[in-house]
Amino acid sequence: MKFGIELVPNEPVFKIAAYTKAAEERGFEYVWITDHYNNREVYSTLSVLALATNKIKIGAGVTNPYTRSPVVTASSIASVNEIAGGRAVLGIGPGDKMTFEALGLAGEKPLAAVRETADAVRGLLTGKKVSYDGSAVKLKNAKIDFADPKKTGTDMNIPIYIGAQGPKMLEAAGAIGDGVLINGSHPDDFKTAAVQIQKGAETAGRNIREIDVAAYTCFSIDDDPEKAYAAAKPVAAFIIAGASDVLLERHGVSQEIKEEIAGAILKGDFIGLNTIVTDKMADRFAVAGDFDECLAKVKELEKAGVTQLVAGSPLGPNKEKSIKLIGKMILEF
Ligand code: F42
Repeated sequence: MKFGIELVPNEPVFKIAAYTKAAEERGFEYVWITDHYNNREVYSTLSVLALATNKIKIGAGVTNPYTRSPVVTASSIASVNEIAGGRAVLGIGPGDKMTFEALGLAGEKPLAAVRETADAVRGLLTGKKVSYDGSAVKLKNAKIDFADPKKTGTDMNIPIYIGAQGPKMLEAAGAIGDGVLINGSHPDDFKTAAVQIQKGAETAGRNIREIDVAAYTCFSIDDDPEKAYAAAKPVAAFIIAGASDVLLERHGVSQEIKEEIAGAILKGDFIGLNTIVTDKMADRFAVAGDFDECLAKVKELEKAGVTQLVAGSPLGPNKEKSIKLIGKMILEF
């Protein structure tokens, strides 16, 4: 099992750099920075992280085909890779539809847009001229000059991970991804996902073992399990409020509860949320608890096919302490 950390750049970049450095020191192999237009810009953040660290792989987790064209994505991640001495990784997903409304974006044909963007970015990272006539991506002799390894000496063979949840996107990830980043925290999510990833991999003549299956979890750890659950519940509530019917059904949450949670969020009633979201419910949408409980849950995820555990928001009531506790867990694997 590999370990990664997801950080949301909604805090000053230098703070994100301090968390990343602490994570690197504790044995995390990956840091993933989310991409939402209302937060700090992802590639500027990654550049600072590249300079602040030596070993940890640094990734956009995840960008999308709509707010940036494939050439901008390729040139941005290649720049980060050069600064980081070859440690960059790239996540591409269909993007957060809720934020697209504010930007006047429709997010059309997400499957084609993600597949073609990943394909075009891979081509551009060779430093050769790329012409592409897809349904979502069109390029004519586009070329990222400095991506040619003969020019800079940096290998731009940057692994591409697909951010996916829906069955078709998971299948696409199996066909084209070096890895897949799945927003999920329960073994059932990964048992279901494995079937789709496998299907996509088989169609493309690949083996699922070639694909790094990353659980992008809602993670909350603390010596005091009650505090860990209390920190996880508001995040789990947001996940439930935005969950598809299929996901709710898989985890036994009714539409009535979903609506009750959405109503409490709308009112800003976070105390109410902590009672509506029971511990049992939190267990379906988060990895929460003290060290032993979280360790046991991570082991269950490994059994369900997860090859990278990405510890995501909130991490716990105290981020620095959580990074140390997860570092202790890394030593157990
Ligand atoms: N979103 C962000 O905006 N920023 C982030 O930093 C971010 C991180 C992240 C990390 C992990 C992860 O798993 C997701 C993450 N996301 C992030 C969310 C991500 O961008 C997606 O919103 C989320 O993963 C949901 O995507 P999905 O895989 O469920 O795909 C959607 C589009 C979907 O509906 N998929 C369906 C499926 O079965 O997979 C297929 C839809 C389909 O068939 N579409 C047709 C087509 O041709 O593409 C068109 C249908 C029509 O009616 O137009």
